[in-house]
Formats: sequence, structure tokens, C-alpha cells
Amino acid sequence: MAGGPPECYLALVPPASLHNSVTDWVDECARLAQPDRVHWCDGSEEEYRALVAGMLRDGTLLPLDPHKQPDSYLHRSHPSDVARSENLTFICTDLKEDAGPTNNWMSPKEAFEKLTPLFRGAMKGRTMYVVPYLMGPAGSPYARMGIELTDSAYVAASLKIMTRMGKVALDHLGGSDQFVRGLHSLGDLSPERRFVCHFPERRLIWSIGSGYGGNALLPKKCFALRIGSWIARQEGWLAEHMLILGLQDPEGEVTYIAAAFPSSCGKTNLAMLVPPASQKGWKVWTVGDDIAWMHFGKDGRLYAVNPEAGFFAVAPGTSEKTNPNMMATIRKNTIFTNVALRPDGTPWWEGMDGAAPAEATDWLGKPWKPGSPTKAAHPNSRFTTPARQCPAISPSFDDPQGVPISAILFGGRRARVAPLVFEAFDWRHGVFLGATMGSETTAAATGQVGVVRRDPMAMIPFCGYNMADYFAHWLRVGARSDEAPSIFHVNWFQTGPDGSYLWPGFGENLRVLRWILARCRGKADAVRTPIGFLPTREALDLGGLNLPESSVQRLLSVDIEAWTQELADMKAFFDKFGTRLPEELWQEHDRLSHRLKLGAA
Ligand code: GTP
Ligand code: SPV
Ligand code: MN
Repeated sequence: MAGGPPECYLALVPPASLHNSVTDWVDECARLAQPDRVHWCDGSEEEYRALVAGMLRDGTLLPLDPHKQPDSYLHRSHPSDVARSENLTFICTDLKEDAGPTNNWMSPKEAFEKLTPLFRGAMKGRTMYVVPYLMGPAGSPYARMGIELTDSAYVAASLKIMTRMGKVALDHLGGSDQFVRGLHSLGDLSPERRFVCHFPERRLIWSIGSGYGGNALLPKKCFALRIGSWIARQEGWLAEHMLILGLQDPEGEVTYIAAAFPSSCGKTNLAMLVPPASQKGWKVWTVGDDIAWMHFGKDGRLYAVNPEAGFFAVAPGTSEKTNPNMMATIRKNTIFTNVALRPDGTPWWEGMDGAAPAEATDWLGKPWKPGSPTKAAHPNSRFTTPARQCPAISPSFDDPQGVPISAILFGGRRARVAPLVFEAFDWRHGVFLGATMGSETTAAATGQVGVVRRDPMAMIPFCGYNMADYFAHWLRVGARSDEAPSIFHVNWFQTGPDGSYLWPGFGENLRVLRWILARCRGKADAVRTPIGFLPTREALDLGGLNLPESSVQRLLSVDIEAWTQELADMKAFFDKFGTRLPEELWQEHDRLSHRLKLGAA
């Protein structure tokens, strides 16, 4: 890579205390990929600045206005490399059945044979950054180590924001050989030679051909979810695609909620919710916006930590109106990717406050004007920003024990069918709700947008093993405790005949959270319906929203016919797993079918 960091950093050598297996593996990868330089990252500010300086020199980063947007930069990824590539993502278990019918599988042998030639010499002329990182709060019994080897300075700098990187991680590792290995190269960025391969049995990730998001920032989806979910099943805990928030009531008591929504379906926004003026005394604290690692404590409660240290969040739609906390978070120290650029050197995207700029540079670097047929920012444009900068960051963000979860929410993007909110009858029914979640696809992954697909627990792209076993694991962990969280299903995305959203969403979602909290405390009314408990109109505060009666009706009722149609799709999904699917889920399916028949009668 031209213009790497200055010489002083290239001299860095691995700390002497490291286990041989670390240095052996780094040497082995260096022999394969043949970088010109190997740089051991220490995670310091100086190092970050040097990485940025190198990228400004070689054009990987563009500067933004130093006053309006201090210490922030714009990166444009390759136009064919703008989202996770699910079709090129593989789970490479020894046995195909262990990856299950919802994952792409490749045998480890085939994967190594296919990828080794691609990695051979891939880093020639480039620097290989050795990035040690810690997932989870320092000193936490739940924190885990990973090392990513990458030839992308953008990835190394992003990991400084997204993880606890460098010295803190190596201190945690000590002389241990327990860490997840991740080898990443940009390769030639061709989708033809792009692979993201996971070897859960070997705690290993090999990713080549992409520099973007979950394909390249290996700690995030590859480790914390795909490898993480595998480890979690072995050890009896949960690694989930969930936000974590603390809901503080007017008396000052904080209750923690975790929520799984598919990619680009509102986790970051809910995690940073700012209550509207009508909801006096309420406050939301952000613990995490994407991933939760959850362990049952001695008291039987489920405790969650956020393994990440930053947010890699969707730009379009982020505004002072929808997410003022995020707008405050990204004011400095932020790397923007594939957003548009205003002439004054500030970033812009569709859905930002105020009018569109009269002129701008689009995400491809081309001139853009309002009325142009294309969007200025890519729909999956994002930014990487430190969690610590969020004004609502929870005081428990770094708590080594994590926060006790009282409610788990599942939700998706459904124009029809799923009402605003309903509660599961019990844990087992809740697991069924999670397992049958449907959602319309978004720009977060390559492929068609807006088609309904089953996305159990928002984990379809992220579960590192057979999802039948994953469901069994969920059923088992909940059965072990009387203190397991209550489970709910939410949907902010129902639309009316004109395609507009029926529910105002964003800050107003607090009204739904309040009902959920009251249910957890046994203090809110609900009606029993075939699909679960729905709020009574009186139990849900709709005051001042002026929603048309027809909207309220749709939001708070069960469309028996539509749900009966869903049954067939749920069955088709379950059938994929054959006899491996836990019998309990078939029983829940039968029960739902039975209740719907009674409901229709
Ligand atoms: P990933 O980072 O891909 O996992 O996404 P996410 O689940 O964190 O989604 P995020 O909060 O970034 O929201 C994605 C898009 O949905 C953004 O454009 C938001 O503006 C929009 N959105 C979020 N919450 C709501 C809501 O309550 N109502 C509506 N209508 N849109 C929302
Ligand atoms: C998602 O797609 O769920 C993300 C973005 O959070 S990525 O890191 O690309 O997976
Ligand atoms: Mn996500």
C-alpha cells in the first residue's frame, strides 16, 4: 500500500509475553500473503493518526471540514463492494449438516484449497496490520479476544473505533492461546474472487475480496455472531443480533431490554431513542446497537454485554428529528463511508434535516443535484463512530457483568400482518415467535430489496451453525431459569394504502416500550388473541398522536386471514430443517393453527 504509516510504527514488534501460537500464526499468514511490511497495532491515538495520515495521502480517505466535522473522514468503497455479500459467505464446518439449510456451506478442505491461492501474495506491496482486539468490557469474564490480520488501513482504523483494540486486548490475552483468528485481504476486490469463510470448529475466519462492513470488519458479524453463536451454544449462553437499552421510568428505575430486528430495521434508532415531549420523565440509555452477548447469572437472570466499542450504523434516515443522539455522536472522530459530500466539506445523505443541498458530490464521487435520478448517498452508506461519544451512553456500558435483561423484543419490517406489539404466552411461544419472524429485505445485504423472508431472531445471515440446533439451544437456555425475560414482537413498519407508515415510530416507540415495561411488572392490560397478548387501547398511551381510527384498528388487531396464510410459509420454512427441528416448535405451530381456527369461527 502506498503511503503507509510512518517508519516509527513499522518498527513495532510483538510483545514478548505472547503465546507462540500467536506469532506462529502471524508468521504463517505473512508467508502466505507476502506483505512488504508487518505492523503490530498498539491501538494508540498516535497510531490512529498515522493510519489516517497515510490514507489521506493515498486517497483512501478524503478530509472533511476540520471545524464543522473535526477529525472525521469520508471513504468511498469500491462500487461493487457496498454491503455484506451473503451469497459469498460460507460456514465451513466438517459436516454439512452442522451448517444447516440456511447457511452456504463449504468443506474446510475445499475452502482452504480455494482461498489459499487467492491469499498467496495478495498483500505484496502492502502492509499487513496485526490488529489485536477485545470484544466486551475490559476485565469482563465474558470478554473475548480476537486478532485480525488485514491489508486494509481503513479496516485497521475502523477497528480502533469499533473495538477495544491494541494494548488493552494483548493485556487481556496475556500468555493465553485462546483467541479467534481472522485473516483478511482486500485481494483484488472482485466479487468473482470474494469469499467470507468461517471455520467455527477452528475459531478461524478467512475473508478476501471485500473491504466493506461485515465482510471485512471481522470482529463484528464474523466473530461476535457467527463464531460467537457457535461458542455460545457449546458454553450455554447467547450471542445475538440485538440492541441493548436501559429504559428509565420517571421514578428513576432502569429496566433493560434487548431487541433483535434484522439489518436496517431500526436497532440503532431504538437503542438511542429520545422520548418526545409528551413522555415526561422517561429516558433511554444506550448499551449497544447491534450485538448482545448474554449469559445467565447465578440469580437466574439473563445479563447482556455489548461486545463492541463503536457503532457502524446506517446513514440514510439519520437526522435531528429521527435520532438526535446519533447526530451528536457523529460530530467528530467519525469515518463516513459512501455518503454524499457537500461543497462545504460536510457529509450529507437522504433523510438528513433541512433541504437537500443545491449541489453535492454523490457516493461515487460524481456531481449530484436534487432531482437527479440516483440517490446522493448509497442506501447502505454508514459511519463508524465511538460509542463513548453518544450522549445517552449507559453508565453500565463498561460494566464487566453486563445488564440484567427483563424483556426481549423480536421485530421486523412488515407492511402488513404483524401488529404494532404483542407479547408471547411464555418462553417457548416466544422462541416460536422469534423462529418464525418475517421481514422485508433491505439494502444492508446485496440482493433484492423489499421481499419478505423468514429471518429468525434476525440471525438468518449470522447464525454460525444449523438453525434447528439454534432453536433447540434457545428452548433449552430459557427452560433453565424462572427469571428468563418476557418475549415480545414489535413492528414499526405497517403501511397504509398510500404506502406511508401507519405508526410514527422513532421517539414515539417509547409508548410501546412503556406498555412492555408495564407488562413485565404485571401492571398493564392486554387481550388474549390467537397470536399472543395485544395491548388494550386504554393500556397503550396514544394520547396526542391523532392517529386515524383506521390506523389504530390495523395497528392493534390480528388479521386472522393473513395469519392463517402465514402458517403455510412458516411450515415451509420449518420443513427445511427436517427431523432436526425441535418438536416443540411444531407443537407451537399446531397450537397457533388451532387458535386461529377458533378465532375465525
Ligand atoms: P443494521 O445496522 O443494519 O443492523 O441496522 P439497524 O437495525 O440498526 O437499523 P437502523 O436503526 O439503522 O434503521 C434503519 C433504517 O430504518 C433507517 O433508515 C431508519 O431511519 C429507519 N427506522 C428506524 N426506526 C424506525 C421507525 O421506528 N420507524 C420508521 N418508519 N423507520 C425507522
Ligand atoms: C448489518 O447488516 O446487520 C450490519 C452492517 O450491522 S454489517 O456490519 O455490514 O453487517
Ligand atoms: Mn446489524
